[in-house]
Amino acid sequence: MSFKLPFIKNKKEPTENIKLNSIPRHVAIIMDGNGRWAKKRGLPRIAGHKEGVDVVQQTVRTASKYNIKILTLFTFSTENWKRPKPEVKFLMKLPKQFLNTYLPELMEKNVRVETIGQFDMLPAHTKEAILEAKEKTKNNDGLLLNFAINYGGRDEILQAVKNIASDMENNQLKIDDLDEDKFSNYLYTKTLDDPDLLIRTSGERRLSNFLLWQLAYTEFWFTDVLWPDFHEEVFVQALKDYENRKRRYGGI
Ligand code: V07
Repeated sequence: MSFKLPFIKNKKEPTENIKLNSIPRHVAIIMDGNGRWAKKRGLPRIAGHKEGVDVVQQTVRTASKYNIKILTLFTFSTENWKRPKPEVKFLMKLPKQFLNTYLPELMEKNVRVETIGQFDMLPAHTKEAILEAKEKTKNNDGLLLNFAINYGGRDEILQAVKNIASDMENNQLKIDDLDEDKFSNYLYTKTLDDPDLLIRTSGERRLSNFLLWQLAYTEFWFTDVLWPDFHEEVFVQALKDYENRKRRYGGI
């Protein structure tokens, strides 16, 4: 016999802040497991994505609360276009849906919205909603909420190489002047510090083409928790674990 799990809405009362000695400045998250979450409940995959949107906002609240400066969320990869058409169509509606619901709260929390990835290829309605949010939030100086959308790490590096080659051809850049720092300026993340902590939910332990250059010295934290179940407690667990790690950046 099977029974239905009681429907628990994600909204929870904010919990007391845990004292942490070192907070990562920049947290990046691969939000995996929406499809599996839905399947477990006999729901279509898109129901998992829908639930995942609310968890994005819960995560933003926690990140703001703990004074994290940058939150980079992997929402759609350059490979995700290969998914079934109806699913892609649904996913492309989520940015607008998220922003319609939460933009007032983002403003109130002083959050700035940005994106990384190939923006031009997105559907017009998606671009319009995101551009409006970027414009409205551009002067906010609290949390930077950075959505990776139509993002691929190799694609990003390839674009960088092409732009560098073009700048060299036009004598804007000399071969000997190119170093890691200059190279970084050709990436989508040029103005951002590298992530301190990468979280991936849902038990997979792969990078899946996310931030290949930027994650060189990042601490990784994996959990079996599926993205729709990634509540504040789980995020805080990751932050506590980060606090106990000694970072060496390749030194000793
Ligand atoms: C998407 C919900 C979260 C789980 C992972 C996949 C599904 C928020 C956005 C979004 C993107 C840009 C923006 C504002 C919101 C989003 C997609 C998928 C494509 F400016 N969640 N979410 N975009 N999911």
